[in-house]
This record gives sequence, structure tokens and C-alpha cells, in this order.
Amino acid sequence: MQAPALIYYLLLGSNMDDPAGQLRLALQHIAALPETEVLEQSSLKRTKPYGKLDQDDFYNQVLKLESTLDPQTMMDSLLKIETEMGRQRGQKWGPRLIDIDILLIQDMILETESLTVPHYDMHNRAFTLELLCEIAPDAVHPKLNKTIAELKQKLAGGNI
Ligand code: PH2
Ligand code: MG
Ligand code: MG
Repeated sequence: MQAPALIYYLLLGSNMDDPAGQLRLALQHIAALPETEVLEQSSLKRTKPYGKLDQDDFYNQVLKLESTLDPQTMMDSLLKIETEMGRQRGQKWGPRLIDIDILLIQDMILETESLTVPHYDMHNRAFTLELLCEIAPDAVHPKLNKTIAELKQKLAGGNI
């Protein structure tokens, strides 16, 4: 039987060695994955560091993919891209050459040792919600049961 096509939303981030160039390179690697098509891209934005403040600004972008790769295979493929691009594992929250995080996979809730979907902290990150909202305002966070537009407004101080 043909594997079902899944919709993935990814967040790309970098704050080292020409970050915008790193994001473009990551996009090329992702577009070259088997069974995978890049359907949409948010804008590519410069963002203030979140979490650990004493580091360079990041560049971030959200991608929408359609893929028949299953979640674990996608996750492994993305980690391989990070490694091939030269990512070294450093301090938590610290500078990174390239970070590719899975935000959402349709309405799936996954909590395995290696993969948590939706991304555990996405609803607290204004830069993530803003970029995701450009291309998926009506996507629903399956644990919080709110749309991305609602989560963005809530974080900005509105009360939904
Ligand atoms: N990623 C982090 C920590 N802080 N800040 C911004 N603006 N963008 C990121 O992608 C980011 C961050 C850890 O992955
Ligand atoms: Mg990250
Ligand atoms: Mg990551």
C-alpha cells in the first residue's frame, strides 16, 4: 500500500556563519529529500535570541512540506542534514549553525524518546508563531486546540 502523504511544518534557525545562507542551504537539502516536496515558505526573518539572550541574532524561516516519509524517518533525515552541514552539538539554547525542528505534522501528537510533536515550546515563541502564521494561520495545535493565529494573539497579550 502507498504510504500516506503527510503535511509537515518545519522551523529552520541559524545564528552562525552567514545564517541566511545556512537557511538557503538547508532548504536545498530538504527539497532534495526523497518522497518530499516543499509546498510553501514563510519569509526569512532576523529574530532576537530567545532563551539565552547573550548571543547573536538568529535567522528563522518556516517551511511547509508534503512527504510520504514517516515521522521518524523524516526526523532522522533532518538530523542527518544538520550533521552534514557541520552542526556541532553545543550548549542548550546556545548558538547553532543550523537547527531544523519539526513544529507540526498534521494533527499528530507524538511523544517518543526522540521526537515530540507538536514542538514542545512553539506556543511560547513569538518568532515561531509569527512565521508559521504567515503560511498556516488556521492550522490547529492539536494539544492546545487553538489555531496558530489564536496562539500568536494570546502570546502577544490578547486573551483568547
Ligand atoms: N533557537 C533556539 C534558542 N533561541 N532564538 C531565536 N530567535 N530563534 C531560534 O531559532 C532559537 C532561539 C534553540 O533552538
Ligand atoms: Mg530549535
Ligand atoms: Mg533542534
